[in-house]
Amino acid sequence: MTVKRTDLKTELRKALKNGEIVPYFQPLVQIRTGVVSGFEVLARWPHPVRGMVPPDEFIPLCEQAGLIGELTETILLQAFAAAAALPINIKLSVNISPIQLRDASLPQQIRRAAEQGAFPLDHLTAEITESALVHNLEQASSIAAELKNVGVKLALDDFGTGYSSLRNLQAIPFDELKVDRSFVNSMISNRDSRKIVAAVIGLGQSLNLTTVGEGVETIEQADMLLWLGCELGQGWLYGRAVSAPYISQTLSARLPAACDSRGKSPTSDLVAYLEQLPSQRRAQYQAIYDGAPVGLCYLDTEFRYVSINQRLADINGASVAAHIGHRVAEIVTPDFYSEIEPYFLRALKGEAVLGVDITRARPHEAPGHMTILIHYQPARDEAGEVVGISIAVVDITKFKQAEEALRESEDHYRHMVHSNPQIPWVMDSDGVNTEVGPQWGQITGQTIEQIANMGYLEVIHPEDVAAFTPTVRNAIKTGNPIDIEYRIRKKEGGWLWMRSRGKARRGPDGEILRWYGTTEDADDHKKVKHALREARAKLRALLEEKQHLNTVTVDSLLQITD
Ligand code: G
Ligand code: G
Ligand code: MN
Repeated sequence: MTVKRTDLKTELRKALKNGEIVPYFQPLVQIRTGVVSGFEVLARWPHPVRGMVPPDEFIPLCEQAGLIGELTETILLQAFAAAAALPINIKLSVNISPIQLRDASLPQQIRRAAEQGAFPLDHLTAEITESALVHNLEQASSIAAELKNVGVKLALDDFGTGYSSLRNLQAIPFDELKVDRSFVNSMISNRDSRKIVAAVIGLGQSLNLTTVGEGVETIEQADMLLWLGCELGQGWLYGRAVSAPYISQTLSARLPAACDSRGKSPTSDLVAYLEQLPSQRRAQYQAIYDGAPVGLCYLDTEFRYVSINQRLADINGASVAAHIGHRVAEIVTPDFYSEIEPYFLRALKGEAVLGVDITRARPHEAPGHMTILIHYQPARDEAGEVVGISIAVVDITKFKQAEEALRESEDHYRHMVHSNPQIPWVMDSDGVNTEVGPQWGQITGQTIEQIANMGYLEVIHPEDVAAFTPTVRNAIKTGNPIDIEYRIRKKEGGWLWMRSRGKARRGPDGEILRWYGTTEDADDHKKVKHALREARAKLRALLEEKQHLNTVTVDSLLQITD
């Protein structure tokens, strides 16, 4: 084994000198669009006898033999030459071994190689693994700062494994954070991995770093990374590392874009919303949130305000800051809280409860009540688990008051009509009564159901029905006004003379829409008329009999007294 290693070391030295160790190129891709953003340069040793020697075998050997600087140099020079042969500028990332970060001449070496290969240093990223930073963070950070000075960007490689320390992120001005592939690999099936990836991406975003998901093998992983706000992906989904002649092929290939997977994977419907970078989206959402004429808030599963907009803070009568981190029960009155808590519980179980209207006292003993319309929606994480409640609140006090006023005015109108001795009625163009004032029922004892469908005919005097029906039918045909007198049976017995008058209401083309009219008690009038007629008949008889006047003379006399 030792002999073998020694042999290998000797061979390695030779191979390095002869340029047998070559760079391979694996694309880094914009997850959203599938556009290649650069390549990671990975050393490969195609051995004439042993076949392809993997880097985890020969890189430790290079480190032990003090050859790692040479390795980086030969890899970079070949990579720069490959880049120069392309028609477009590409970005390259190169791995730097931990021990190289103890070598103060590293920035100088890299600059020399770039000069020699005519490669712009601002297109180069140095990938540093965290273990490089453990032993001497101070020295590593000064070398890193120097690299940064010459324009090289810095990436923290394999983040989450090894000796992760947030201190590293603070000590070194990183531009990029690469989420280790072990998390990406298991994030679909493992909730903890998913949470770690989410947290790391969130961390990267808050530090303004570009986040890269490593080891992306499936479109589901790409979708989820995008949903979590990760910008770049690297892995077999997009392509394995290829040798220099194949770079242009990778560049012209159509790589998977998470947006194209819409409808094909479980999380893809979420991707429909992701047309912009997370930072842009956040700014837009914030503007909408603050400007909405609706109270909005987000509660965690303990019903604490995680976020609230100004409008809802106003409705609750406290500042935004006074809400954050506090439970709803601490902010609103106990009465109100007991009304809304059941909806929180339902939302936590995954139910969306929409359009609940609740009348509550105004905050701070302000006079009067307010009516609010509330929507409760469960908020879910990328795996569909309920992690909070989103609430929207609309103040509908004014609408409620308007509704109340309308009801009051309708009431007022109804009273006015119903206390009138005239009975209003409405009849459709076929002669069917659609509405009759309640006074009709009070007189006849008929219910509304009995009156409908011409049931009112039942209480009309049989002698009058004969005239009633044709009169109405004729009016419907001609549109002439209705004016008829008839008797109805009172509920306590006996007959009552009524008079009904009505007119047609016509549409724009002259067609009859409805009939509107009133019915009134005509009994006294009718009786007076009747008595008058009888009196007149008696007078006639007297005049003709006693005074021997002839009929013509009596007629003219009676007309004078009419
Ligand atoms: O390509 P995979 O290609 O199997 O790479 C294995 C490991 O070797 C990776 O962790 C990668 O960072 C490392 N590696 C690949 N090329 C280089 C290199 O040129 N220099 C250093 N220091 N590490 C490299
Ligand atoms: O420097 P770093 O450890 O990031 O090097 C990348 C390593 O990851 C290389 O060994 C490369 O071959 C490997 N790799 C790249 N893409 C994938 C992938 O999609 N799946 C797996 N399992 N390994 C990958
Ligand atoms: Mn790497």
